[in-house]
Amino acid sequence: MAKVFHAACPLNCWDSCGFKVTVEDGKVVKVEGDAEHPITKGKICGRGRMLEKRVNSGERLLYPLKKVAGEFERISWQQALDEIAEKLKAYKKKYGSTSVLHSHDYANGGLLTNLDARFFNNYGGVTELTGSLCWGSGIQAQNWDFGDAYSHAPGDIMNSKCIVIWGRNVARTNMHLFAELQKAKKAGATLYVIDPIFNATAKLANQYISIKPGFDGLLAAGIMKEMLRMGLENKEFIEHHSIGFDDLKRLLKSVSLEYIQTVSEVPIKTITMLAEVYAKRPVATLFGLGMQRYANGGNTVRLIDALVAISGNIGLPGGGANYANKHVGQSFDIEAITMSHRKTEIRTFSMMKQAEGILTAVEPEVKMAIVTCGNPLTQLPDTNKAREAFASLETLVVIDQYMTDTAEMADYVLPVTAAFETEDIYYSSMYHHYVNHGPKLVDPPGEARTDEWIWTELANRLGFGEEFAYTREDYIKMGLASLVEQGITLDVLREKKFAELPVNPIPWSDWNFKTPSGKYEFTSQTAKNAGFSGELTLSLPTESKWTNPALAEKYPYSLLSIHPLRSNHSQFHHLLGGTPEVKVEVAEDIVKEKELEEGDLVLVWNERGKIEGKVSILKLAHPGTINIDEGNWQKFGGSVNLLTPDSESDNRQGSTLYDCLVNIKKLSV
Ligand SMILES: Nc1nc2c(c(=O)[nH]1)N[C@H]1C(S)=C(S)[C@@H](COP(=O)(O)OP(=O)(O)OC[C@H]3O[C@@H](n4cnc5c(=O)[nH]c(N)nc54)[C@H](O)[C@@H]3O)O[C@H]1N2
Ligand SMILES: Nc1nc2c(c(=O)[nH]1)N[C@H]1C(S)=C(S)[C@@H](COP(=O)(O)OP(=O)(O)OC[C@H]3O[C@@H](n4cnc5c(=O)[nH]c(N)nc54)[C@H](O)[C@@H]3O)O[C@H]1N2
Ligand code: SF4
Ligand SMILES: [Mo]
Repeated sequence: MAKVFHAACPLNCWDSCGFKVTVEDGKVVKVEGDAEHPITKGKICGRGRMLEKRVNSGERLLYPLKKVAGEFERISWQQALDEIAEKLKAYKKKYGSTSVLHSHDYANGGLLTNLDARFFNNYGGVTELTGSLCWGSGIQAQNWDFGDAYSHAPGDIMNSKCIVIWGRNVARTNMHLFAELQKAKKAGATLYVIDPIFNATAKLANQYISIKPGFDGLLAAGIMKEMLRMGLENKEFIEHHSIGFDDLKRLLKSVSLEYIQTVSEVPIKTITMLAEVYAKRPVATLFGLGMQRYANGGNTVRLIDALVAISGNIGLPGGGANYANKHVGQSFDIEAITMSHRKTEIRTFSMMKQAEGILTAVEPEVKMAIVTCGNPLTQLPDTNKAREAFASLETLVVIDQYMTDTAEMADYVLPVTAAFETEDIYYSSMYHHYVNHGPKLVDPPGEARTDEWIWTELANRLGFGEEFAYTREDYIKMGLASLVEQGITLDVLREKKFAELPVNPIPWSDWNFKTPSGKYEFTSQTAKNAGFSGELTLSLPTESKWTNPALAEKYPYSLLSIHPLRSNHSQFHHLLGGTPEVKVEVAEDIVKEKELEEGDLVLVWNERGKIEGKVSILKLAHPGTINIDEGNWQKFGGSVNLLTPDSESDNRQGSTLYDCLVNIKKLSV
């Protein structure tokens, strides 16, 4: 008999949807939206619906595997755990615990995925990753400017006169915001989209502004320059609630609008028009993450923050510099789960530089890596370097649901539970402020186990089992401890399915900031304390004709690698059916220059690598732009990361995945 249960989407996504899941004969048969969820309102995307396939697929990993003479063999859990525990003991004894690297990303938004850190901290502390491929530059930028990264509540754009979607691919990546934008537009708001690609969100906009990838900071500087020229700035905010404005004024004086027009490829009249738009308060600015994945990414976000600040759009209903909402994650007692005070040793690599770190670390060398909730061989920049690095390890353990590109390289592969196979609570820290409950609805296939079970078994073997002598229920309660006062407990979540977290819907409305000065900081004291200049600059991407003409001569085109429509990163390519192939989206000017046609086989390359794929013509993309969606597997033609650089952004917390020049040529077939 089929029965319908509530559940939650575990995928790393802006939306964090509420689900209705139909279970029949112990199997998930359908995933739909929960109409009662206040934000996601019964609508979900294809990735969410496809979780049914993802949990039931015959390709799921069912047993622990060990590589012997280049081939995987099935082994028992007992053997796998004994051998891995022995290695962890031996490496710690011989080289210290930081000879082990914990490589991870955020593929599952469940609270209890944090138990991996509890394990590694009690083990003694390993080499950990800092920063983020995803949003690191922008988070640090807002830490410097405001003291933290907060967004307005989703419905607040109904208060906006104008909405600027600055580099967010809303229709594809954040579907519930798209519905809100449609509503706001109907109610009279004017919509602007600034993006090098004319995407589905641009179609909804009243005006689309095309820009050279990586030059948004310069555009923001131009808009500020025009606002000051026309006297449109909010003097009260600047005078009483900010510091460093004179530094910004000096910076803006040092540059001409003509230069900004030349490099950003946005006409001066559009810059002036945007200055007038920003004066029509309230203006909501909704940042995407794409434009901060450049060498100048932190500064880009800071210049746009500065524009939002001088135009008086901070702390105002309908306004805001809406990038992310760290307040959501901060509602939970993560430390109670991770026990970071337990580690006695620490070494860090940045997420971007983990391959480099593995290849160059001494005292101790990295001997072993354990990968959880991540697929670095497709998702890390510079795949060739990543391959060399992971291949150089003595022991690689990958905990996953599928035989990914990373799992293929492992010495041990451990099969883990997927969505609906274990209880957890899920929170999206990027868009809305609800936490959702996900019950256990079905048993996992084969011998797949939860990450938590694996950590517990290893902890028992390593002598700190007492820190894992808890149930999932206990851990969830630990994480919810400070929410109990607001009535948010596990029992309530089980019954009510979701809860609204106590997050300020209009952040910074009192203009008290979390910076050292308590004011908005155009020049950041936090940055200065960390050894940076702290001042805003007019920095450019690293791979551009202005910053590296010789490179641009050889590789004249900007390569973006945006998020795929039908997959969450690398999680669905093998389930899509058909013959997966690499789609190379090419702006019309390049198509003409290279005499390409739709469907032509092309080679895209630079000094880091090459990839083959089929041309798809991008109408109205910014001249000189190519895009290959990220997430594709090696066996389906390879990941675009074969081409991307592994540098750190200006504030060292983010990636430069889109700061990438390439060349392209037609291949004869
Ligand atoms: N379908 C789908 N949805 C997803 C995901 C997925 O894999 N698939 N992933 C989720 C995750 S983890 C994340 S981080 C979010 C990301 O959500 P988004 O930020 O919306 O998506 P990205 O693909 O990171 O960013 C791409 C957008 O930035 C634009 N862009 C790139 N460079 C620049 C630039 O220099 N200037 C400007 N103005 N725009 C630029 C691109 O053209 C594109 O429209 O999406 C989430 N949602
Ligand atoms: N070129 C390029 N590269 C990019 C990006 C880009 O825009 N362009 N975007 C970057 C961004 S924003 C992000 S967030 C990253 C995402 O990078 P990743 O998080 O590494 O990518 P995913 O494919 O989502 O997931 C990784 C793996 O986690 C596994 N997994 C899922 N749930 C669990 C679980 O509960 N336990 C365990 N142990 N494993 C689980 C999945 O099966 C999957 O194989 O990629 C980054 N890489
Ligand atoms: S992937 Fe995102 S939009 Fe799709 S169902 Fe999950 S949370 Fe919702
Ligand atoms: Mo991300």
